[in-house]
Amino acid sequence: SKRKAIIAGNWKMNKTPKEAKELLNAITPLVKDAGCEVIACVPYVDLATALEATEGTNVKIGAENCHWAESGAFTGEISTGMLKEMGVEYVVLGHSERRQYFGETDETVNKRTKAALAAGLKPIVCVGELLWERECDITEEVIARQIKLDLFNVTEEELKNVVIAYEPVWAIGTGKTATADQAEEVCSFIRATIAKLYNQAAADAVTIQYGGSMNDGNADELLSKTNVDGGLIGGASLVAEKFAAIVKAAS
Ligand code: 3PY
Repeated sequence: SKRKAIIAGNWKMNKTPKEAKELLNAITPLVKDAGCEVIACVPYVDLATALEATEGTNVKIGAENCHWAESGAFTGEISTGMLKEMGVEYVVLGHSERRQYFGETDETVNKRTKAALAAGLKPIVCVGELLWERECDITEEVIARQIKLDLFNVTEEELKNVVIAYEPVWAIGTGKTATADQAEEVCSFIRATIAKLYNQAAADAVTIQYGGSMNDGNADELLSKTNVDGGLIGGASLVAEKFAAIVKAAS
């Protein structure tokens, strides 16, 4: 692809701070010569340790969510300002697990995306269809709707800091991966949707990752596709050698 690839680990609810330090200490030397951008998105309580463990390395740190308000009565939530002040650079938004289990909607994903951008964070906005939706042949409608709603009022300038992750919900944590052709088809459709909403230059520049059981065995083929500019990696990001192999495939 014409764009520099971005490989991001999504640790989900895994690793204590002590374990996070160990894992990052194992990852950083393995990926130091990476030809792509490398990110670890970690649980909130691991952020401080993760930032310390990756200081002076090429590994960047992301959070797995953030709230849209600056502060206030939102027990259990974390603001963009809190993340920014720590030195966090990225934030995963709208992951299907948040949509499925925690009532996240396109409206709240959009609010979080706008807030993250305003704070100078780079959102990794996740979209993807359910198995049922794919079977009903409405994948493109679903994806177009998510892209339009999630990026509502995001300016062309702000879009430069947005990463999109295409994660078919049926391929998440199931061990099922989209074929490289399926991934390419939807990533290419996402780019065309961005071209319609913004313009071709904006579409050509935006990074679109594939996510959903990408691992060291299938990364090569997925990343060989023109419109797949990287990966959002679940389980395989928790094993240093596997994660490093994916980074190498993207370099
Ligand atoms: C997966 O690989 O299962 C993911 O959800 C990555 O975000």
